Amino acid sequence: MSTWDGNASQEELMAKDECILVDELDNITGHANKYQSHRFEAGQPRGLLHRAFSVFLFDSDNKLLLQQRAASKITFPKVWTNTCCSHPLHGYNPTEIDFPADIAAGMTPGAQRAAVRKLQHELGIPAAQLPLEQFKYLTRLHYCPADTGTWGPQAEWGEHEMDYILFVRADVTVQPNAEEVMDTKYVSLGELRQMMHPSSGLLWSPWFRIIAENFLEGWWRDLDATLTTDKHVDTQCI
Ligand code: DMA
Ligand code: MN
Repeated sequence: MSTWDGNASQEELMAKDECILVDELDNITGHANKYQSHRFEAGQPRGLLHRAFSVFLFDSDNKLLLQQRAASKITFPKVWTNTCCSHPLHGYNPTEIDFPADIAAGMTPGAQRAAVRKLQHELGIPAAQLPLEQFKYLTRLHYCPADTGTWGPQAEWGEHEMDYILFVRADVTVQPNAEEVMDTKYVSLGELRQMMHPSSGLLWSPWFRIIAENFLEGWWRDLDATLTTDKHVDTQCI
């Protein structure tokens, strides 16, 4: 028995969404549904490595939009994190799959399409407010955090991802979907530092922590260049 208090739609997405499986160099090796990809269990203690994306959306004051994941999320419920995270999926037309030649040129139209789809689904942001070419691909990160705290031994989950980092600056209307998001907040870098101080008592996603502690500040302080030049783009290293 799990202690999950979620709802059927999260379970349906677990069965329906087909993640794109890759090797450690981001070569596509197949696909598997979200449930299979995110199970950490005997035979696959690190789940199945799959593609993901993480959007960091800034407004015209250069404030970053954060979300707190809904209690009904199966993986990493209730934690604070960046604007929107999910997976480019297998089986979409137009495709959400990115190909090596495009990635080498810093072009990730598949991840960008998936980002627009999920910004609309999770945060109610109309696609018309998010032109694809406004998204700036920066780099890929490979990580594998388990979500052990939330569940008993019967159901263990985690993320094992090849995560495409996308920055975008746009003034948007936000109408969160309560099944996905329980709160949102625009923050400056200073406000984020305060929110992430241990004394705040807030919980953070492991991938956001990795990004915030290693990369975010440099990209954010240099936001105009980050968004409009290739100064902070890395198409090679993972
Ligand atoms: C998965 O996000 C992607 C990353 C980068 C952690 P998620 O669990 O929010 O995906 P979904 O919204 O599809 O459940
Ligand atoms: Mn995932």
